Amino acid sequence: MSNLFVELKTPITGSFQQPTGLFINNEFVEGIDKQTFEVINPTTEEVICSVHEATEKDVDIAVAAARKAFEGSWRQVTPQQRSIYLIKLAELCEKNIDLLAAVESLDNGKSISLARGDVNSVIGCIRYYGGWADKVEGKTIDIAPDMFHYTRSEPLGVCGQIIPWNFPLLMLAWKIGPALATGNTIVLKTAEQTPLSGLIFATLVKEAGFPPGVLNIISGLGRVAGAAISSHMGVDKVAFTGSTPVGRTIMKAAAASNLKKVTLELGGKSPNIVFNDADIEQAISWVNFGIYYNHGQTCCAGSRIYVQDGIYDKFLEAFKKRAAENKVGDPFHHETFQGPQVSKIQYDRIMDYIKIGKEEGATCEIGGERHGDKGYFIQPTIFSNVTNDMKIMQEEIFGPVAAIAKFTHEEEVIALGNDTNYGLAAAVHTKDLNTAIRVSNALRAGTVWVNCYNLLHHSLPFGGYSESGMGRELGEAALANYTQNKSVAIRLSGPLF
Ligand code: TXE
Repeated sequence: MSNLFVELKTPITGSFQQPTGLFINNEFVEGIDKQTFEVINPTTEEVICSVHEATEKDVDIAVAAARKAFEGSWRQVTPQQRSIYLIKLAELCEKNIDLLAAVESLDNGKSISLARGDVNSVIGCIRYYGGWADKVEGKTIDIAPDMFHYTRSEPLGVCGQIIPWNFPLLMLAWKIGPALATGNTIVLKTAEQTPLSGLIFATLVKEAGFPPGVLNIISGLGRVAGAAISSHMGVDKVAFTGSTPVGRTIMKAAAASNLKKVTLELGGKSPNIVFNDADIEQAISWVNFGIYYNHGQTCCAGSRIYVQDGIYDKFLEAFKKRAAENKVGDPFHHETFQGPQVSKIQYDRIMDYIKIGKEEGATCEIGGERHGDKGYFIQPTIFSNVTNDMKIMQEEIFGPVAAIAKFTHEEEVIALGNDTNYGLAAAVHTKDLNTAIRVSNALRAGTVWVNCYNLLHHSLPFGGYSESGMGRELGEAALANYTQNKSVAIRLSGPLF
């Protein structure tokens, strides 16, 4: 085997061949400069393998491949055939669910049960957009008897897609589904922390029959390959999920280059509001899931918990007990709920926030320390006595750290909930339908859950208000991110004027 594959092993799969090259034109290749970077297992802190790193020159090659496919073979493919490719790809993911999930757990550290859940969502998402491929329609618009007007929904062209490490495969699926369904071609860069599952996925792209150059998947660093994509003159659109500061950089690069279209899915600091009349047991489970799911590494994590004063004390005691029961440990153990944070950098960042929370005067009710002595594990942590001006109540921690505060009135909690630069998600727990609807309408967030949390679905649009981003992913709404309207006006008869 060449240096484009390496033999790896997981407890679920046994040995398998892991691709390490850049996937361009349906082949794995080395980068032009032959640079590589190491991929670290967050559970053991050991090197899993090295993968080839895309530099600016490799981005040029991938963009040229995507352009050639867009102008050539892909343009000849009918919408129905695009649908067939996507549905075949979903089937191949289904067939390879164990491998995809195991590589995700190995590389990202998420528990194998969560990873399986992610791959199931990937399958649903790709299949869903397979269903859309031949249903993207224009309109006829009647304006005058001697004219015929129609619109076409046309693809944008070559799309650059830059994804993060918290849901490596799922973010890939959210990005490629609508882009391919609408006839675009893609250069997608995975996150440097988690390139492995995307490369396994690439083998399935080829097997599904997509023509070369339609979907190129490259590993590389943000400041190198990511920056090259966002400032590339040959890229028509850039879609990004990641931090708000990098989102700003990407928008600037897009503006300074060719004004490529931009969609951004950025951070969050989402309020999770529990009223006195909520079903407490249920609310505790959802609040726990809201913040600790995926180790808190979720853009829509319910990290600001507001509980009404009538039940606050009882709720806090029960929530502490519930959070302390979350199983932290080996991602491959079937009972594990919380694995390690993805990297040393993320681990340090979260531990810094915990330190800041203590210095700011909040009370650390449980956790606040490293879990174990190997791997980037952090104990589920709860801070009480927090005020809205504290950093831990305003900034995205992106870890298993909850901040809980008391409120008295509905108007007060709406103001507290909206007191943020973000606006990705929110939740309300109450048995009163009027309260649920009133508060949901008043919260400035792209998604509001009632009596639940983190329940995303490929049919529902997802995205942020304010600094949480622009554009909507998923659902029919995402098709608009990848199409542009053309109006065609045909004069049928009559004089010039
Ligand atoms: O994100 P980055 P990081 C938030 C979360 C986390 C923080 C930092 O708060 O603690 O961001 O994480 C690529 N041009 N989220 O540093 O840097 C990078 O290679 C182009 C929220 O990992 O934003 C990767 O592919 N691309 C979030 C992707 O951007 C660049 C998910 C995300 O990395 C680039 C992840 C550049 N100059 C982090 N610099 C969410 N919304 O879910 C980096 N990248």
